[in-house]
Amino acid sequence: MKHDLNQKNFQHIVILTGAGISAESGIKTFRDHNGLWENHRIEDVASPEGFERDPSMVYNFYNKRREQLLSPDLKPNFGHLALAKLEKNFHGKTTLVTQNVDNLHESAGQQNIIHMHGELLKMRCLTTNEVFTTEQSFDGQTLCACCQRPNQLRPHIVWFGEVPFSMDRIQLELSNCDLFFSIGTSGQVYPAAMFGQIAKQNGALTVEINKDPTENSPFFDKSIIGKAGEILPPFVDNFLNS
Ligand code: BV8
Repeated sequence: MKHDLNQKNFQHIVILTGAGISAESGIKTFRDHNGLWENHRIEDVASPEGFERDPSMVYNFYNKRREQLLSPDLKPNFGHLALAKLEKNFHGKTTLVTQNVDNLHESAGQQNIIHMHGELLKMRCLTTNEVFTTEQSFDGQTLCACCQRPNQLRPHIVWFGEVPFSMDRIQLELSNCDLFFSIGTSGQVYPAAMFGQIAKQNGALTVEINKDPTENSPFFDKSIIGKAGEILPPFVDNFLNS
């Protein structure tokens, strides 16, 4: 029965994660901020217009989040570790698409990751589009390694109004997968919010795992309510050992 969640029934899994998978590691979700950051709407801070209007506020927004990400006590949680175990032991292909800009999936050992909204530990030159990794804070005074000029660097992050990365590859994965998980995302940010329906239209079984029901819950074949760090370890073990 296709709806039996055991690995024998599936060849290609796509997993979409959102801020909820990192919540138990101590990183606030988008909704925890009620969409606000220091009294600014996040869509305003995380946008090209916001960067144009007040670059130092945007540099500060990301420098603070990068600092938090790099603090020694910030670690992947049992949810991240369970997904890495799934990828390692599943007999078929696993692709993880994350809306998150943290590196906790990598730290947990996940290999095949698409960061559709970019990465906090990367910056990009506005002139050459060259991407550099960084663990330091940076701002308009920081010279980029390619042009050696100020006011050239921006966070390598997809802002509201910008096109997410790797959309062609994601579309291909969604059309080829037979099992789709949406984990820790409110489904309020597009186009990620459409991925579950696209996978379903292409014949995949779709499963949502989230602390709270979402507007998209009725569209999933299964919706499991609970914290990712608690649900995923037994779920993955049952799936792999079935
Ligand atoms: C684009 C980087 C065109 C920044 C981010 C319709 C169609 C297309 C576009 C739009 C559309 N309507 C509106 C738009 C525009 C816009 C959009 O979606 N706006 C929203 C506000 C309505 N979208 C865009 O601009 C996107 N670009 O559309 O280009 C296009 C379209 C298609 C194809 C080509 C081109 C670009 C959006 C990217 C914005 N950048 N991130 C940064 O992080 O600083 S999005 C940002 O929001 C983060 O990535 C974050 O992940 C995301 C918020 O979503 P969630 O991850 O879901 O987080 P949230 O807090 O909302 O929810 C957390 C959930 O976890 C909750 O449900 C909670 O219950 C649950 N949870 C909490 N704890 C746990 C848990 N679950 C399990 N366990 C727990 N412990």
